[in-house]
Amino acid sequence: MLTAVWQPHLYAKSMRIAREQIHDQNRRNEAGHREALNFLTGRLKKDGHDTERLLKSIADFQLAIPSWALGTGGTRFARFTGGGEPRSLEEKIMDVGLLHALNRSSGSISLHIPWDIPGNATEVMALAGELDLEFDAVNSNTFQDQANQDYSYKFGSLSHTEKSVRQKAIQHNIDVINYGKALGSKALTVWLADGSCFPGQSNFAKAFQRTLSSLNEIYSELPDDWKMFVEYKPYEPNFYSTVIQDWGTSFLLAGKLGAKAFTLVDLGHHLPNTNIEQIVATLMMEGKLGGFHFNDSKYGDDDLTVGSIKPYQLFLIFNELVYGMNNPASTNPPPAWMIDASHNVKDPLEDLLQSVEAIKLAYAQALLVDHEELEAARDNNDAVLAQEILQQAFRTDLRPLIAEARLIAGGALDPVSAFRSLNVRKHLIGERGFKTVSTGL
Ligand SMILES: [Mn+2]
Repeated sequence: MLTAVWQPHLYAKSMRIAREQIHDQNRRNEAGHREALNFLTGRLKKDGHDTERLLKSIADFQLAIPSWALGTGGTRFARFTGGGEPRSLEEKIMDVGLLHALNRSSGSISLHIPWDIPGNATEVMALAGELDLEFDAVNSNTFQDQANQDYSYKFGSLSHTEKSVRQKAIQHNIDVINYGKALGSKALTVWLADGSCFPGQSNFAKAFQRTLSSLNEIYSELPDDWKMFVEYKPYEPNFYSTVIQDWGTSFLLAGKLGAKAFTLVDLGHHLPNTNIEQIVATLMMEGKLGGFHFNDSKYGDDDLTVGSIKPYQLFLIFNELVYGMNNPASTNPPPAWMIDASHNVKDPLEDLLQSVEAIKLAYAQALLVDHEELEAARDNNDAVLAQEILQQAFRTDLRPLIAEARLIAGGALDPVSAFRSLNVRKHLIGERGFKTVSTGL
């Protein structure tokens, strides 16, 4: 595994997309876009929707891009490089800058420590600021050993049976908080690989208690305006048990830790057919939904492009999110929106453009749902009408509205086609070479 090396001014000549280039691209598609938009807005207005308000909500919705999704992901069998991958934290920031220039919705980056150690926080902040980017949650990593490590996480980290190993994992998380503080991050995401591969290997209750005690020590170092996100996952890399296996365990930990601790839902971290939208509703009811990792899956934690497999599920999740966010009785703070995907056949940047588009589409469709009408249908036990209301929203093609929000914000009408027409990947390969490996991958 490579770790990030500070390479000053490496990015000085790196590719950037100018607004004029995007305008040139947009001009080619503008007539067709106008036609589709006029048709859509006419219909929406007839149905009583405030299209200006919808456009504003869509434009305001920003997603954090994970630093680990900018290179080609591998599987446990192989990894095939796509070429021109970012070799340093600075190049990763440049890549997110390219995404944000195209879609104006990828305004932040979520770092993974120690894959992305900001050597010089001031310069890293300056580069991000130049590209209109902020730093979202920082992620700790106690699921693998580093090259110079004289202890091992083979049998766990925050839950390890040995206190000295737990202490190292605690200190790592505190170090991550400090890196995040220097960059203006406001949250720490903790995902643990801790668990067991065989029945009998671990004492469930003791492993839980050791984890809680370790998390408490990290929590006590959390600044007042920070949040801690506790991510859960039912299996992998441990295959018999994981210490934080489900939302209930995460919720239990977050409740015991305190007001700054929340559950993080990763869409891929559920057993098949789990009703994720119900989990979202319950967590929001309790004010404990802290953040979201978007991806899609067919079988397990496949980390596929958002919306590529189950777009209706994504819409139903957003329906609960929008209800939770707009419910005046809700005490849930606005959740942090992050993508957590990894892909081994697509261009990582094109894949992220597709993911952001799918998320915004599901969000916008959820905004169409009239919750008063839906509640009335529910109160009357009218399952048919409830389905009509939801599917009316889900089957409305809002793509022209998403494109219009992007256009107003200075982005591309069609980000993927602009990415291709501008030969972005070719430029990146020219700058960085073909056989590059993104740090951490
Ligand atoms: Mn995740």
